[in-house]
Amino acid sequence: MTSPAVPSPATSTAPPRVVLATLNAKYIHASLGLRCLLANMDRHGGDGLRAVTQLREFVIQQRPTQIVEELLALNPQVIGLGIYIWNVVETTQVLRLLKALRPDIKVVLGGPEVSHEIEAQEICRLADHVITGWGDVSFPKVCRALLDGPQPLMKVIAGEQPPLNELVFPYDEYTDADIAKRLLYVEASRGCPFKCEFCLSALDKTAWAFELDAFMGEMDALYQRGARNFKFVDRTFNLKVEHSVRILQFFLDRLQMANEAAEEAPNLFVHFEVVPDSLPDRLKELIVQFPAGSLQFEVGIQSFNPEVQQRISRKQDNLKTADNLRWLVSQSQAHVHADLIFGLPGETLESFAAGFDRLYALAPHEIQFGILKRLRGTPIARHTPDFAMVYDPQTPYTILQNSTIDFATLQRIQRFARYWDMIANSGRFLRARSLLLDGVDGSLLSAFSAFLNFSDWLWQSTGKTHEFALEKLVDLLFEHLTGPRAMDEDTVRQALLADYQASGARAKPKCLAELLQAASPSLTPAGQARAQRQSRHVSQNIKQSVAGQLRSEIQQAAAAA
Ligand code: B12
Ligand code: SF4
Repeated sequence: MTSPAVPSPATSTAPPRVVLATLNAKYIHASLGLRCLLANMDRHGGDGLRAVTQLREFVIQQRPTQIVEELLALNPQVIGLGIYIWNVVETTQVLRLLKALRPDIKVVLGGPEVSHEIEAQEICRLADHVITGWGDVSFPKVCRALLDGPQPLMKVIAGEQPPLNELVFPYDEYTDADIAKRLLYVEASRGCPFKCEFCLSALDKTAWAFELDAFMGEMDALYQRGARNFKFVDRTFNLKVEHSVRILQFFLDRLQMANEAAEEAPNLFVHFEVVPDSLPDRLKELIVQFPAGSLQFEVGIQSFNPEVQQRISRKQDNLKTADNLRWLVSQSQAHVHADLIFGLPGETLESFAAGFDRLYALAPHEIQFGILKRLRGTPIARHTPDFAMVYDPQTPYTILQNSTIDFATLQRIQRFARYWDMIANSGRFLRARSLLLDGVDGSLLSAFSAFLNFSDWLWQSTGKTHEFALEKLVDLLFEHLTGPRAMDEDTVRQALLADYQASGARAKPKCLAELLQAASPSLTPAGQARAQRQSRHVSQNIKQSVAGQLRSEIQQAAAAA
């Protein structure tokens, strides 16, 4: 997806007095937080402000000067900036330029990254005001005061947290272009009752649910407008079973309606984050009815180590977790992503490896391998002295070493995580991955050790963690499996050939040259080149139709957090 800036919903032609802006990680992510603020501009003392407020979204890859030029062209009196871990570095540069050029424009910051440790941040020093926590009520109030006086006295303002039924839903603020091209974030609840110390939601007092009938009405309106890609940002979707049932049933009904109307393929996609140890039968009965490709779950495991779980205040029943994962993978067609975190206080390489292997044996479709980060404000900081935790001072504040894992090991594991995404999570090496992780006869004991060996070997052989062409990866896998792993060449070649052909790619990895040649022996080199071009074209048409490409991009984006 190339188009970087997104036009604001055109509800007004009046020149904006207020601009709400943020830098998203990628174009495909639409900012829900800013749309919440925009939708509430006429409330909470802001009467009339919605018509003079515009939304401008950028992406972090854009040049700061270009962003500033666009913002200044609107000539607003107030700019509100949404600050997150993925954009704070780039937005600091934007704000520096803004303040140098137009110090008279009032800048108000908000968002999770500037809600804690404010005094330590350059971006907060540059801003006029910082609103911490929820902004839906406090932003319009502050704008009213900045525009019409009396001027707010405090630089740092604690965001008010009203009952959710006092907020206007943000979903009308999604434009038709958003609906057609982007992942739509929605929330049926805010907050989390759990206290996992690495997570910002540990600071929430509890979880609050939006009024369900009203929320479902909003989902229906979005659906009627053509929305088909929904990512629920609820921290724990399966917390209130009544609500989860209503929401799942809503989407099942839409799938049913699509079937009855004989739509070509039900193109609905819904993503939820779930706690792993609670999957009552009522939910299971609904989950099994979703067809393949329509439902994706992100299941936070984080650690299977009871001692570590307790240390970081994560309550999780490991047996129920394992049962539920097994059920999801074997009985439903949902795509299951399970998250693990490396680097938690007291976790050793060995204990992590045991947890990884336990999870691998449960066969989730993807294992998302995260490295611990010390997010600003999170209680994990209390373990810093006891476990000698050293974090990178730059975003995203990744752990560099601690008392049980030294820096060199953490670097090894960083590479493991990167290569794991490339080989295991990419879905491009189903057969080769099985050889690598399970062995030829499925008898390998530790998938973690096997992959760590591969990862170390790959790093030593190439010195690279990025920019591997598919063909190069095929050759490297061949070299590793037939070299250090001493597997039979024919077995490895057949596995790689099947993976390579399934990918639709048509170049020639060296190790498969003969086999691929044999598949079209009668052609001259020129004929082969033509055939390659044609088959690339056909396969692009079939597999990479615009809709299919967008869908796969959306599924990846939904799983990214
Ligand atoms: C969507 C999402 C992403 C998307 C990015 C979306 C985008 N726009 O580009 C993706 C998938 C890329 C992503 C990635 C990551 N994410 Co993320 N992500 C989220 C998620 C799930 C939803 C955000 C959301 O829409 N929330 C709902 C809205 C309503 O809440 P909100 O955004 O906080 O907005 C409210 C307030 O913050 C405030 N506000 C917001 N903007 C503004 C502006 C002004 C002017 C004011 C006054 C107020 C204000 O008012 C809003 C309404 O009350 C949150 C978790 C969550 N449920 O919030 C995590 C979350 C934001 N992510 C988090 C993290 C840690 C990450 C990663 C580092 C994870 C990782 N890989 O390890 C990466 C970073 C990648 C990078 N490049 O560095 C953390 C927080 C980090 C931080 N300090 O910003 C969160 C909170 C998760 C958590 N519980 O810990 N993420
Ligand atoms: S990790 Fe999940 S369950 Fe734990 S506090 Fe964060 S959102 Fe809640």
